[in-house]
Amino acid sequence: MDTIFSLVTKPINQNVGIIRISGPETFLLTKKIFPFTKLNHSTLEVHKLFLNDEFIDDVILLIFASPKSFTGEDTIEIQFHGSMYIADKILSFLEKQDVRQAKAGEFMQQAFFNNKIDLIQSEAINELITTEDKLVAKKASENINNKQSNELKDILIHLEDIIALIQVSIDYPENTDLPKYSHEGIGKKVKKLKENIEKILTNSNKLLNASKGVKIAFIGFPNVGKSTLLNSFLKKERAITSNIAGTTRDLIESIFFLDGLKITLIDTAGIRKTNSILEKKSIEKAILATKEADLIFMLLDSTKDIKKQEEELFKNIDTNDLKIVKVLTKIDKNQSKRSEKDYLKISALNNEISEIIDYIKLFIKNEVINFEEEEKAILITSFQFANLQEILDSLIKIESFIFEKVEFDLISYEIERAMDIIKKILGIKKDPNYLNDLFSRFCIGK
Ligand SMILES: Nc1nc2c(ncn2[C@@H]2O[C@H](COP(=O)(O)OP(=O)(O)OP(=O)(O)O)[C@@H](O)[C@H]2O)c(=O)[nH]1
Ligand SMILES: [Mg+2]
Repeated sequence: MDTIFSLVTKPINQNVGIIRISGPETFLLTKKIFPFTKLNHSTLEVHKLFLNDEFIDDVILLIFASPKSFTGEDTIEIQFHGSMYIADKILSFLEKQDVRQAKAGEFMQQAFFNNKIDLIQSEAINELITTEDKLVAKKASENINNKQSNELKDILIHLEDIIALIQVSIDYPENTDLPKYSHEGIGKKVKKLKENIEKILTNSNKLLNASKGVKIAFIGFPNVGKSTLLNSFLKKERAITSNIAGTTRDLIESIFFLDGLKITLIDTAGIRKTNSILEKKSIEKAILATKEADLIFMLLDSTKDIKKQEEELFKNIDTNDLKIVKVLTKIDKNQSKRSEKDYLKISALNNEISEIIDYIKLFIKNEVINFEEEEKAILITSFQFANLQEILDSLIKIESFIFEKVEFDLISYEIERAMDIIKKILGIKKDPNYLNDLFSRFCIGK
């Protein structure tokens, strides 16, 4: 294995910068850079770093002796004051030594080949550090803790179990009279496994959908309180509000998290007949926003003619009615409307918006993902998804073989094919193409 180095923190000025060197030649090189190092295995030392007799920085040297390092190789990390000036000095020194710059994902590749992590964990680490999404991050960290690996290993055990049953049936044909070893008996096991994989795929799809978040637009006549509602959600003055109709012109998008799920709120310009070209443009944008939204709150001023507002708005927007929820605003000014049935009621000025929040929570639970599904869901990358789909196809084929009472040999062959795919995902079977593809998607320095 080559000895490789890289800046592992971002190539920008920051509080601390870290450069890692990993591989068999690491300690030889360390002695050269830090002549006073005791090179006590797995420890840290504080040094004054000189390169070519020039003082560079006060640094911390972390030493990890193989196999007790992230990569499994002899590894050091140099922590310096996070200036790119210092980073470049150290990196250009290293470039002249007998080591080379690490390629994308190469530290992780070392860790994988030294059996420090499996392939799924390495994918999970990559996902965790690249995602901006809280839900994906949470599920990625579960995979670092083997959630997906355990699930796949479980499938593998079941497939091995089926192969064992088949083997007995082949070796002792008289056994096929016993239910366990018959085509039906084996068929039942395959069916259960198939359902299990289907559930994994469905839940993970829901998870990925949920991670995109929910887009919610507020629409209504001018002055009904759309911007006030936005501010109440965000608990700050994000949008200007006033009693002048037509205050909001451009779309105002804001993000907040509800139970860990990303919600994008879109405040729009009030919809009304107008001769102003500018306002017409704003209204066009508002109408466009309704098309993108997953959910639309149609805000109706409870102090004005409600039916008239509704009719006018429905004339303007052309969208799936199912997405529209009608809301009476300024309910504090019209208490008599509190008992209206077909509407949610709010008073955004007084931060009374619980009916809307409860509605969104229910929408998420019914239409996006519920807690139970989220708990069970495993994060899988599109790469893993495609491979699991292939296993599913294979199981469907096996089911039909069993139904047609095809010879056990053929069934056995197909099951082994499915097992190979799982082994490939887990990295038990090292498929060079799969590995190259996978590690090249990782970042430099990881
Ligand atoms: N009493 C009362 N007044 C409210 C409430 N919500 C909004 N208002 C007032 O209604 C006026 C209009 O509010 P905005 O939030 O600017 O209305 P908008 O729908 O964004 O209006 P445009 O941007 O013009 O389309 C402001 O003076 C708010 O203070 C409420 O719940 N109760
Ligand atoms: Mg507004």
